[in-house]
Amino acid sequence: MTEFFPEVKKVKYEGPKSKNPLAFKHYNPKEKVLGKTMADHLRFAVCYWHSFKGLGADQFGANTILRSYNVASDPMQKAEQTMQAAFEFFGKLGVNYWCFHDRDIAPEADNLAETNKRLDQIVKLAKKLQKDTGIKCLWGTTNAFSHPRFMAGAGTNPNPHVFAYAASQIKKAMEITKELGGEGYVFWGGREGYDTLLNTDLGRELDHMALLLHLAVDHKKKIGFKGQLYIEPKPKEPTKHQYDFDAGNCFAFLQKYDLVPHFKMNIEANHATLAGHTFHHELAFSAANGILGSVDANRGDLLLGWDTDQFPTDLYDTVLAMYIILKSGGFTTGGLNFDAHVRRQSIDNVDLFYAHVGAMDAFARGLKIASKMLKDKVLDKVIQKRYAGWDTPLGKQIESGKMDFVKLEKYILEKGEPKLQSGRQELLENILNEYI
Ligand code: XLS
Ligand code: CA
Ligand code: CA
Repeated sequence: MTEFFPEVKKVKYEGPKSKNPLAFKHYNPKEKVLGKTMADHLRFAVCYWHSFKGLGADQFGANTILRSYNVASDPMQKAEQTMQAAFEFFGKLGVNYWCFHDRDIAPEADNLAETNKRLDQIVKLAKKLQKDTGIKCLWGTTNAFSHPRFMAGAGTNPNPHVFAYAASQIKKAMEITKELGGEGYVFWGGREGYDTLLNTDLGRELDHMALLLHLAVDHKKKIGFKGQLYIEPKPKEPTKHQYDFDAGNCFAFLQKYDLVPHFKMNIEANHATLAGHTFHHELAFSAANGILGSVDANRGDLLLGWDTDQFPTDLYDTVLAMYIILKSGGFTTGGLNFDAHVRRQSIDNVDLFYAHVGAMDAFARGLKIASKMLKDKVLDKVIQKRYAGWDTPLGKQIESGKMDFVKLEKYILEKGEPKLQSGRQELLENILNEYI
């Protein structure tokens, strides 16, 4: 069989002393942390779109990256070679999962029926490769944002004909995700948002978006797809205002439209920072509300205002992310999907490996450090002390709803000023540094 990434053999764990840039220094898949293997904690996935379809193009210039799987003139031959290359890459890297959009794996044909036939052809190959390698599908999704028909949105399009197209596409994408044994299905709101309110019926569009999600839930039941549904928040880009702004906004939307039982969040680090939050915040908010599902592991650049989708290398980010994930019980259906692409100048095959190896090691370190912090209960102890007042009679009475404004006022008139306590932020930051 053709080898598409001949310069790299299997990436192995060699330990922290290794100087081999193509070896893991920290990610040792079988090593146990808190009773579970690192592979089972981290559930790494490679994304198909950036890793195999993104070839360095940006708004200012064409592709810079040449890949040997991308040369055939026949579009389906190219699609099949790309799929083969992808599985070679997953295997050499040693990840257990992959994620895809329908349109990543097979290009659109002239009509939906032909497009779906192409999908069936490629899914057959993907299924065989999954079987041969044991690599699984973490989640599938629909690209209902690239084609011009979706320029004004998919589910929120002013034209119901486009809504119908989006629904048909989601139907098929869910079916093939099920066929591939996908453990989840993501809704990222592509162009579900607006560029100007002057031409937009915001309330009606939100109703339509909810309707589309309800239809997806119904179809999921109908076909017996057991995967978890996720919404992936993002505040802007491509539209000026995306409806799924952040986890808080999505949670309110899910509650209003009775969708909470069916959806969890797929939190992307770069989208969190675009929304003016930290990655840590979006994870913590989701965990606190029982909707933390999966993660798109990448990073942005705080000096740039857009979705740079860089590989995650910041240990503060990975430690704090893993801290929240572990504390919330760890991934079940979700995982860490590298929704990231190499920079335009990183044109060699080996750069794609360096990027993933570094990111996996960064999360492996995050996992190990976070597990130590959890074992030592460093933050737990401080937080418990900080909230200890809530375990006193006053706190308990308020929490159990036994107090009203009159009683609370009486308490203050009797007891006077509360005693102030330090938040200890600097100390905690120093402690975090010690762990890192
Ligand atoms: C785009 C999103 C997208 C989703 C899947 O910004 O990150 O890639 O993850 O459609
Ligand atoms: Ca993403
Ligand atoms: Ca992104």
